[in-house]
Amino acid sequence: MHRHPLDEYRDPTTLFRRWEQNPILTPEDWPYPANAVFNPGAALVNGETLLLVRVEDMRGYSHLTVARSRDGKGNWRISRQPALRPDPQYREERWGIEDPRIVWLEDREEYAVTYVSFSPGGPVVSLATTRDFMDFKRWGALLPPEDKDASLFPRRIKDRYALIHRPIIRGEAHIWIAFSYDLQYWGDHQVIIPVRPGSWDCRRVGLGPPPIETPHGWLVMYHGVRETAAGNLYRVGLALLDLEDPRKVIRRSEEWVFGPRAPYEHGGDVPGVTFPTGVVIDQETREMRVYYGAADSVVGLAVANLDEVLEYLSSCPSG
Ligand code: BMA
Repeated sequence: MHRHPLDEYRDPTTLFRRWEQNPILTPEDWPYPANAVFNPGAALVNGETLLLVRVEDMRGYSHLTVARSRDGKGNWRISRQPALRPDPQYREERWGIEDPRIVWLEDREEYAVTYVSFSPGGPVVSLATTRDFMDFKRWGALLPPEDKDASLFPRRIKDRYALIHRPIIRGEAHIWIAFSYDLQYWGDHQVIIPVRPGSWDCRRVGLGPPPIETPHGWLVMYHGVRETAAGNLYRVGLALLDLEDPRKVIRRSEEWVFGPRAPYEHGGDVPGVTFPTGVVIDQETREMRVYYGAADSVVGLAVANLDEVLEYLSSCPSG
């Protein structure tokens, strides 16, 4: 097993620092009644940070609402109306839409939002594209249920779009990848990040925010789940995928780098959950801002330095 020499050991849970004013968004901030606001997608739009926040109403159904901030940390302006809500035309959305991930698709010059549609048929990965987060084109369900935690890569890789997703098959929940020429039809499926028996990520794994392109590879954050006597614990790990063949895992952290500690991560509808879904990188300062759902109730922000994260990952074992 890979071991760090003790004198070089860096506690990986110091890489991501909780923002002092966490939680940054709560149901009390909302301009209309909401039970929970969590698991937001994130994007830079006109120089501002835009969060597409999952809002759960008092029926237990979710929709997506925009919140904007100049610095991505404070002074959030929350829209009075949802941006994307379940559409009766799309039967797979009957019980709501959840957990968006956003990428700017370079070649199409628009944002792609992958989200979970929920209905009696089970959760499915759906796609919508938009330029302004007001008008959306829906592409419908991309893959059959049960499937969640999906994001596109921001660019084609060797002519094909690539999608990371997390189907549940025979009760097993591993991270998969698929490829497509047109965003609609997907193939070449395979597992890239499996659960690790015995480890903190033994029960389920799922993609966090969209993959981040770096010179060393695609940086991927993922959540890992372990069942405990007190319920599930959702923590966060890192992996690095090959730039031109993201089926290849170059590095994977043995340890988690972030997990429930703060009171708002342990007290809420689902205690013990840190669930990152959005990331924004400031290329100048190398600041990496990660937006996460805490206890399925509020939104938290964790800040890291991208180069430190990559340096840590380079010391991790190969996939
Ligand atoms: C997952 C999803 C997320 C949720 C998480 C923790 O399966 O349903 O929406 O945040 O569980 O409860």
